[in-house]
Amino acid sequence: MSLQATAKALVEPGKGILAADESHPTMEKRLARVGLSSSERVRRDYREVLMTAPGLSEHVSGVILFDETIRQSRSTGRPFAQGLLRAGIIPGIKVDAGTTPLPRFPAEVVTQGLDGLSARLTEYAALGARFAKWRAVIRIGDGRPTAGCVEANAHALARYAAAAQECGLVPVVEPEVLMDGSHSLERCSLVTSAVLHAVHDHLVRQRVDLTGILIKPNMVLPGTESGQDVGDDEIAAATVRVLRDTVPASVPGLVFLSGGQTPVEATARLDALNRTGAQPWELSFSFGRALQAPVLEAWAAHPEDRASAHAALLHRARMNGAARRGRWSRSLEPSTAG
Ligand code: 5MM
Repeated sequence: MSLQATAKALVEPGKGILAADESHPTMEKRLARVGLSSSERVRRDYREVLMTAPGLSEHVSGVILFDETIRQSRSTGRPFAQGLLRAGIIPGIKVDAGTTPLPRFPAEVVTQGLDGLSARLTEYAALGARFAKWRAVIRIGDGRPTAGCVEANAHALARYAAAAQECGLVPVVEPEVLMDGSHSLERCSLVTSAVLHAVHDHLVRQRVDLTGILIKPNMVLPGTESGQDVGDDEIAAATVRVLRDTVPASVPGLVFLSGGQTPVEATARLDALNRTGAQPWELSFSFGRALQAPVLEAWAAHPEDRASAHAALLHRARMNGAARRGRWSRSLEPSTAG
């Protein structure tokens, strides 16, 4: 399949991506929150539950795996990536090596993993991956982000994207501006805009084919400590304004991260985004927590009851599938949903 065909399949209307590429430290945190300790067996079992939900492909086009997971198999012995392909779901892989402090830029980080990247990409492609993800993390704070931090991260994202395309994998380019902080919606707008401008600039300089990538942006939101109360339509309008200024129409799709929003908040805002009228790109999802949180809770409570965990995942997938078409409504959610 060409890069363009894979990118298009990942953002097919009514579908989106399940991000299940938590690194060990993140997985440890997520499991601890539901009272479980992290081990290779527990991570495998949990991810098997995620990837064996019957009919998952109806609203999930692709799953992003972690290095450990792409080397693991289901209890039937079938490798996870092969199981996904058989189910009509496209396997992807996280290829960054996490963040590290950016020297001389206090409290700022840069994502690492460019060394040896091409060899790893080639191996992942042989293991079944068809797309790759790299996440840059940008924090808003006093005097932050600096131009130095934005440039360093945009450069790394573009270098990774070029390498992924060279190996036949669709790059999912994720420059995440975090929600943490007391900043306003307007400040998030300005920072997201500056970051996406820099990312575009570097992608072009590294000769990345924009028709064969997906961008995984944050929604434009006020900081979690801002006290600002903003409606979903306002968030959607601010987000679309920034994206129209910074992401060319040649990019086939934008797959939003959820970033710590509750599952229902993320869905409601995706729905509002898809009600903003015709846009040049597909507006889809690549949610981690907003898809998985209820599943992990259900599974941790009753590990033997896979059906309840599956139902939780399929419900969120269906809700986000509806939001992709601007057809979600709060009445579709159980009254207890957060
Ligand atoms: C699933 O989490 C991904 C991996 O995170 P770490 O490398 O920190 O372990 C993460 O990149 C995720 O894909 C994005 O942040 C989107 O997930 P959310 O939960 O924000 O939708």
